[in-house]
Amino acid sequence: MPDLTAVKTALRAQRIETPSWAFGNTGTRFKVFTQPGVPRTASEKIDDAAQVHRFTGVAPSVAVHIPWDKVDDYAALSSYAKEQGVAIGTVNANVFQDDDYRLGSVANPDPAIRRKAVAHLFECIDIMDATGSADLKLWFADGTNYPGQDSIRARQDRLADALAEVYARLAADQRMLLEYKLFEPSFYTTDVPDWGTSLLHCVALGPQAAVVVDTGHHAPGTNIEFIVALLLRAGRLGGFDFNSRFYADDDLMVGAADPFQLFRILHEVVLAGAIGPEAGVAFMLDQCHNIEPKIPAQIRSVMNVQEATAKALLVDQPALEAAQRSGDVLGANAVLMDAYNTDVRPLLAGLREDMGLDPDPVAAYHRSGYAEKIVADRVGGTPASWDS
Ligand code: RM4
Ligand code: MN
Repeated sequence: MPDLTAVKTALRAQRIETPSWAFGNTGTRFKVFTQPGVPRTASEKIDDAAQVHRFTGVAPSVAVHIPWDKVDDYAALSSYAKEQGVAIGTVNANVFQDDDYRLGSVANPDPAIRRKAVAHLFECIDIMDATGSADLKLWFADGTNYPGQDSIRARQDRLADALAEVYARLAADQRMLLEYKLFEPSFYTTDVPDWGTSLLHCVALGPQAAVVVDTGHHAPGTNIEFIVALLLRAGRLGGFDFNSRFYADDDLMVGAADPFQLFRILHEVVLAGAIGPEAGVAFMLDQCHNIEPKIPAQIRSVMNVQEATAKALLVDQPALEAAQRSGDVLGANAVLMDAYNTDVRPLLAGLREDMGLDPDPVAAYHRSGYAEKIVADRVGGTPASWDS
């Protein structure tokens, strides 16, 4: 059995980043449902993110998405966040919501549109300079819908050129995280559809580029932990966008659809010694809470990541290795399943008490009155949403 004190120390050091867009209104292409009390500004999203950290103690940063979180003064936004007890984390670029991007952004056949997209990515680096954010996260909707629509190879060349320009603008302590997604909104080709494409670009760029694994961005049945193991081995796992999916890019709460998969992924991270922040693997949530209340959903998501991490840390590694060495197929599997089947909730409740937190973060949030307060206070204005 692993040493419980060491397990608790690792859990206490883990950092999980919340996404600002999870606090705004979101929906599907059919309907965006509005909820009362939703933030109207970037600062109000930060207020909500601060609640997630207040009750979990392990979510001290919030990712921003530009232009959804556009403000006049990013240094002031960063100071405001610090006053609320959180920091501004990853800066997410958005080159997918402008009419100009109908045929793509950085891989668009029109050089003027490519320049516009690159200018936005530079703007994101300027924001990082102002906020002190370390990571620029890039996800491109670029691709084609019909065979013959554009040259697959030419699009890769344009993408590579744009990435190189942006990479050259990074400071020594900044990283570029390149996310991939199988399909949607493009339905025939996507320019960064998979981890192999992302990794090839990152390797060509240099050591400050790394791959982001969004757990919702694969074909059904993909063995994500295998991808994670390979990227860790190559030193190119920049981080995760955690969420769950039943069908496509569903953006549901992490650990809701397949907690066993989440455990298997985190087991690979534990084996690589990469749970702690110093390892450079960013644990980010990328979720939308279309119908459920958003702040408790984020709290629950953080707890789900913690539970899967705790189970992964509980794997008896010497016993696992011994079983593997001796070819004990069932024994090795049993070691893993024993850890997975452990109820880690008491361990985490105890950890929270050690940290001076309520052992039940969701109940504590409900008792706090914050949900009622934002409904009463946030009257008027335009609720934040992913389409505004
Ligand atoms: C994309 C991708 C990005 C996220 C946007 C909102 O599908 O997952 O990470 O920023 O959605
Ligand atoms: Mn994502």
